Amino acid sequence: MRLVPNPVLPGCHPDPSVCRVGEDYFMVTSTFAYHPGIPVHHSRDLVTWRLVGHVLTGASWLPLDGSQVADGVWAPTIRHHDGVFYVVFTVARDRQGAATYLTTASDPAGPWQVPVPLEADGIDPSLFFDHDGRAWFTAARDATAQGATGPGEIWLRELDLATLELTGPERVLWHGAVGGAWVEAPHIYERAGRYHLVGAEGGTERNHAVTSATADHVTGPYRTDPRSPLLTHRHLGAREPVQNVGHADLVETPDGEAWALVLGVRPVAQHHTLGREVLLVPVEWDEHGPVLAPGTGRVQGVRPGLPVTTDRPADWLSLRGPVAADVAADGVGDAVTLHPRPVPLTAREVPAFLARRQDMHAFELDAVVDTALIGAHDAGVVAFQDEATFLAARVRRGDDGCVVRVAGRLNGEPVTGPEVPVAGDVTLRVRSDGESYEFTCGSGSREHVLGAFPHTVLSTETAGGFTGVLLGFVNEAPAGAGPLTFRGVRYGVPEAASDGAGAGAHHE
Ligand code: 6LW
Repeated sequence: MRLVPNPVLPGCHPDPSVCRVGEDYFMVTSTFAYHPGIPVHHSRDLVTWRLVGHVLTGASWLPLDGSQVADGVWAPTIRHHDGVFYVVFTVARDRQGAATYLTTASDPAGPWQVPVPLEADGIDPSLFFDHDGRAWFTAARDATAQGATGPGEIWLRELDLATLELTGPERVLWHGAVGGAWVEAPHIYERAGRYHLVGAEGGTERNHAVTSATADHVTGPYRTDPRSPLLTHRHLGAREPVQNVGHADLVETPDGEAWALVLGVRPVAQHHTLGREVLLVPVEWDEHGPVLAPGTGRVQGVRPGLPVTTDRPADWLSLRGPVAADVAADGVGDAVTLHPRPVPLTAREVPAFLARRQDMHAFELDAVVDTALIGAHDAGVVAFQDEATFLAARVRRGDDGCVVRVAGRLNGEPVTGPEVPVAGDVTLRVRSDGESYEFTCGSGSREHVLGAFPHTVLSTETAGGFTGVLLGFVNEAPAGAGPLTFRGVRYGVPEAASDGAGAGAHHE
């Protein structure tokens, strides 16, 4: 079985789901309150993935005003049947499943139909197309049945492919394998006439695990697979480079090899900033069912900290809805033009914010701003976890000209660093060595450190929620203030570290 370099899709791409059509694999992942929603990645080898489109854009977008960053679009499933691609997904509010939608497309790169609501509660919807052409919908929700053996349950109902509505009786299939843990992320697979219901338990934290149940009929009764958990890292200790492993979707290659995409995190000092990433695990089917990571029982090929392939093309995201922005190559890097909005990053509205996922521990993001264009703007580069957890190097016009400083929120509390006067073109930079975030501004060869913070302050363990850090730009100002262009935007592995001139804000 070939050893694969993991993660195969770095950065905040949780809850992977995959399907194959011929030689082509298509993967979808969660995007929460970010726009455009549900990226579609394509691959021919399950290792190298390329962004080919999004499911939720333009007309198919679902307004998410008022949502927390970690609310929004959760755990989509993609399946293909009879020439049609199907995606079902949850829209969450206040960390609860609020609605379930289904959309279709003939080309996974889009356009996708405007999503239709399904009469379904819970989260983590999935679809299974049986040999007899019948389609089945499953999802996870709080247990409803008396005497349930777990707080959560997986339920099933038939999907009428003509009307795209759920039909027939609801059936509760399973309450999970690990008593006491919430079962979620169900997917059904049929193999040799048996039905395998694979789920996730333990929550998406350290105790995350892949579990399973089997049945002779798609509608059950399902019996817990005694081999559960089929995959987990919860017993491997804190030194294991990958943690929180779980939430699997299985796929078969054209020549019958089986693989699973799962999520996991790569913490540094027990804190992760890259969000839940996508990892690839070999699978073998035996008489009992799928064997994930045969012979090792763990995710392999993880190279902690080493940059792996990054999103190409960059997946620039805004929050809760589209923003007026443009990204174009400018010979040095990208020119990111962002029209202002009078909306702070703390608000649950649509701020003038455009960012991409941090997908390597050590990185550098920098851009040049012409301060002569700064009027009522408060703009700059930002490292953003959520509306209560972000840090930015921001330039604004003071009484005696423009100044730059670190400004943001940690645990919801305002953070502001000392102001540094600047003029002309100024380079704004955020970099990390994986253990700290450093914000600097520079002109010419001089670089001034505005502030440095331990990575833990922007981590998911500190912020809560289950997203990751995004890196990009903010342009807060009245609409009339005019767009700002961040020139020569470069994102990549760090060049030589700064010369450390100037003692800016430090957060111990
Ligand atoms: C997803 C669920 C989960 O729906 O987190 O913790 C949710 N587990 O499977 C959002 O990623």
